[in-house]
Amino acid sequence: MPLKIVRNDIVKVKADIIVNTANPRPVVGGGTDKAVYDAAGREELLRYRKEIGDIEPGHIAVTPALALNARYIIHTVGPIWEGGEHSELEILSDCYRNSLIRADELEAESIAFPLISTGVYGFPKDKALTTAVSVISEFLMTHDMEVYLVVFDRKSFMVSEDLMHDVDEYISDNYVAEKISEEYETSMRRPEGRRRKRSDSAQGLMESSLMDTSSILVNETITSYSLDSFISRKEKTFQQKLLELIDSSGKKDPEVYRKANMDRKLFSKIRSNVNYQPKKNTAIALSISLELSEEQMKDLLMRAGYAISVSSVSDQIIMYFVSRRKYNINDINVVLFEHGQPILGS
Ligand code: AR6
Repeated sequence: MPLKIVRNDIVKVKADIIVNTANPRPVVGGGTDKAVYDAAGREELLRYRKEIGDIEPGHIAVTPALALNARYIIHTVGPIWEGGEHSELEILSDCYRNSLIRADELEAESIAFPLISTGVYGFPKDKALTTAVSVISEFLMTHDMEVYLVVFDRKSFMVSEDLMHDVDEYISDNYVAEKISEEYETSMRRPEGRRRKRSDSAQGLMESSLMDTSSILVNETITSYSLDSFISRKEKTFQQKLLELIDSSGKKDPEVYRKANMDRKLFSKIRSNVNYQPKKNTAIALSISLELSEEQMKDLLMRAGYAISVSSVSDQIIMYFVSRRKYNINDINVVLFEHGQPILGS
């Protein structure tokens, strides 16, 4: 999965490069900075850091990782939050962008970032997160790299209050709808005599006549197809339908797998196996990438043996976005993560 949002201590993450929220002066500060120096070896790392000298906000410098489980440490200095009118967002974007560009030059396959500036430097966490995700996703549209966004405390992940409220409401509405249909299912199948009481409402009559019609249709379907012909009716597999959708979208493969937060290797496996059985998460990620409608998405999932569940929090978050035609997988992943759900991609 190219972008992984994980909750961990950054010094415990295994990546080629660990990014440190450095002090502009060659000294050891608090937070991530302290954790990184302690894990790498304080004295020796400080010697390298002193050779570099001061680092400007938005800029980066590289040192070896020493005892840290990585190849290099990229030290970057984030902006101090002063209300947002002092180029804070631009400087923060530079921290991420410059680190990613340097990581690419160093031929790193993976890099781990803390949420820069959201500790001592007081940057609002929702803004910092949105900025980080947007710069990282832009980079991943043209590069293959594993990027970990490491979140330490749960509070770091407060996305826009309005959006969260909206998503929560959406979940409960759908949940209620499902429960209602479950709870009234048996009473809708009352015997004929009891169903057609004089006091039945017009709605009740309409429902009963609809049920009669559908049972006729079901019987007709069963009698008009033999079992053999039914089985031999070939439906497209998940892979065939996916490739058809890709063709009709006009999108190139790299755009499809990158927008699905998926690595190239997995996509090649799917492409080369007509009977590929994806995980549900993968099938959904591809549906998002192809910007499928709700119906198209359900159809594609069905071909892999999956359905959208109205009582699954994660499915409802995803459908919230799809129903509003918001297809940025990283925005969806931020909300999934906030709700403790697995993120999309693979
Ligand atoms: N692993 C991952 N994230 C962490 C860890 C950890 N071990 N420890 C803290 N965080 P900060 P800044 C989170 O303060 O705001 C230093 O004194 C933390 O919860 O590390 O950019 C330097 O010397 C927060 O969400 O960095 C600088 O002077 C995020 O990492 C100054 O602080 C960033 O918090 C830099 O401040």
